[in-house]
Amino acid sequence: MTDFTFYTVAMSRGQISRWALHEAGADYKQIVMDWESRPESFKTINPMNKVPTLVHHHGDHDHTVTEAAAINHYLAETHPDKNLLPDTHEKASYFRWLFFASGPLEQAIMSRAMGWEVPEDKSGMAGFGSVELTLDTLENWLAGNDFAAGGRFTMADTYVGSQVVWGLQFGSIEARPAFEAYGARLTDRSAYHAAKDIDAKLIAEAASSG
Ligand SMILES: N[C@@H](CCC(=O)N[C@@H](CS)C(=O)NCC(=O)O)C(=O)O
Repeated sequence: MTDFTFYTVAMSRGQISRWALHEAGADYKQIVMDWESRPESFKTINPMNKVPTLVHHHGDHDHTVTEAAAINHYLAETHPDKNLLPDTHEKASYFRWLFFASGPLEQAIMSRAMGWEVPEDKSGMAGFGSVELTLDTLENWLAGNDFAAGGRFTMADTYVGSQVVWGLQFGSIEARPAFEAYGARLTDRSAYHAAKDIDAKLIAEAASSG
């Protein structure tokens, strides 16, 4: 049996965690689903019925992890030899930007995609403040730092970077030089390509059969 079972749908946020699986060199088997034919039983693993979902087969018991950011960090924790965890001095930035990307940045991108407007006098109530403020804040960091945790790639970049790369690709983040340069640094990685190739193949197969 493999160490992990990875539940995914090809064209989904599952791609974020597949990248992490490949950065970690994890021993995993995939269960590729499509939205319509997701088995009811999947809800017993993730009641949100969402992907990515990861199950860690750990000795005589299983651990389920959901939420792409949590999954990616969990993979770094379970593969410490891969040097994807932050060192003492990188920890603050690592967690800051990992949570920033899965909280404020995700909300900002989603609010833009959905056309949700935060009234100006209510921006203090919204965790992301405003789309502009969120993007300016991340841009400011990336203009002075090559990666989320500082000067080197860590697992935080698989999540922060996925948000940036997807945002640029789908136009929910405007092309700013710091975002584009960051995206280029990340998409150059062999683990990124290995993961991307698998999902691209699955997407092509689904398109040709449907
Ligand atoms: N907060 C979750 C979001 C996961 C999510 O929304 N996944 C979508 C695909 S991109 C999904 O599974 N949607 C299917 C559904 O809700 O029925 C995460 O970051 O992992």
